[in-house]
Amino acid sequence: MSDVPTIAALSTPAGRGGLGIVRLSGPQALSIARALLGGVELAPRHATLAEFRDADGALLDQIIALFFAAPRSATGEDVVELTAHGSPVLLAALLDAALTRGARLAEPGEFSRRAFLNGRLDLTQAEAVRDLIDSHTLFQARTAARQMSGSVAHSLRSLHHSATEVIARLEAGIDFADDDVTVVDAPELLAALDGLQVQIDTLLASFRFGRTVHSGILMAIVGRPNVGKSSLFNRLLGHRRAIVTAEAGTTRDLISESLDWDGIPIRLLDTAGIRDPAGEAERLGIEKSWQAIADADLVLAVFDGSQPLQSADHELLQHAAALPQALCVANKSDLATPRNSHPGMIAVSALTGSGVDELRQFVTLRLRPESSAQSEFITNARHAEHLSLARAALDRARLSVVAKVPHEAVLVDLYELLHELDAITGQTTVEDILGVIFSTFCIGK
Ligand SMILES: Nc1nc2c(ncn2[C@@H]2O[C@H](COP(=O)(O)OP(=O)(O)OP(=O)(O)O)[C@@H](O)[C@H]2O)c(=O)[nH]1
Ligand SMILES: [Mg+2]
Repeated sequence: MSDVPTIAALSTPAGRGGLGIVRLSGPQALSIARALLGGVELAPRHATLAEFRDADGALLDQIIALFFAAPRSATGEDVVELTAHGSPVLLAALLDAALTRGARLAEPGEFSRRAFLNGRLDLTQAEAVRDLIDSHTLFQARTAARQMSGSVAHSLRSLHHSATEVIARLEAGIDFADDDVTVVDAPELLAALDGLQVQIDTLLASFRFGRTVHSGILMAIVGRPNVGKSSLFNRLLGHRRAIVTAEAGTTRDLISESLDWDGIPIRLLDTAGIRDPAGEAERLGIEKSWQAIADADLVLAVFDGSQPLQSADHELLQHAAALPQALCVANKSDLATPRNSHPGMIAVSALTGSGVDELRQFVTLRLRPESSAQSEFITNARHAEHLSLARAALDRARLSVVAKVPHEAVLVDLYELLHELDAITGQTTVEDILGVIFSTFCIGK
């Protein structure tokens, strides 16, 4: 008998629904499931309608059981999925019955962990399962689905191959130094390292966009009172969420809403107009406006395009000029005349909607580099961290070559580089990093 415990969990969200699924994985999955269902036969990959009864033999539900025999299952072990009707008490009874018959409750991410340990998924694929479940936009889902099918490992492959090649040549040079084999000379070696650097840097640079896709961005609308921040906020949102009045100082607190622009999740913030505050509430609101400017990934600095700039505008403009993440917007273009045009600003009218599509395009273009359309990008901070460490190892290797240190020392750094690449997919990974990754999963995954 195997000593691997059989695990069980509710794989659908807690709460009431049409259906709910209890999943079992492990050597006893089949026998436990059959015992739960009055001994019914379960053929692999066949849906079997079965009765689930309580301890007294009273019928509780008719459920569908699906058996996947090892190793052709999600976890690589025997897996049974029991689909019942989605009543929380019923599903709790079903799970409880599985536990009573010898299963143990799965820890968060334990199904995926077993899939990884049994070679069904590499680490990046397992992480992509979590990202797919967590996705808020279809673009995020598509990105995760691509990674789930192994795209990260695929984009690392050529880098891994090049690094292995350099290592092999250095090893050969050392092993056969006494023979006639030509040792790799420094210029050739440096050129090979340059090639590795370009590949690592391209992947690392892709994380800028990848992070945006993965985590979304915070975009704050700021400016002095009455320039039309709340009107623009409502216009971008598509409904009247924030109060708009002709009075200056209408918005006092931060207002936040979620948007999906071309698949990028955006948290949009409306803020209090910045000026000398008239009272305590306004002062606190303006403090939050400044904090929003500091926190935001993108700042829309709004000005009244129908008027000459005022001193408060100039202050904000100066501040915005120092922020790479600021975009200047001249609102009320419907009232603007050539005389008070604001060069370098994106002209919009929150009132009529003119220029707003252009503003949206401008923002998405800024968030999404053109190169992202074709190439794979890194979305996971853990992967980016390992790539940075690989890059650091490469830098050390280069310094050693330049300093004419023996190739053995260069090799140490190159192996380190390879080790970092392997850690991304989990090829040579250690228990503790597994713990970190899988503990962020939900139970039943
Ligand atoms: N003509 C015109 N009026 C606008 C436009 N945008 C806003 N307004 C008007 O400007 C006034 C102020 O608009 P708000 O959106 O409340 O301005 P705000 O920047 O949020 O103001 P505070 O919350 O006080 O900081 C209102 O009377 C709006 O109707 C625009 O594009 N064109
Ligand atoms: Mg406002």
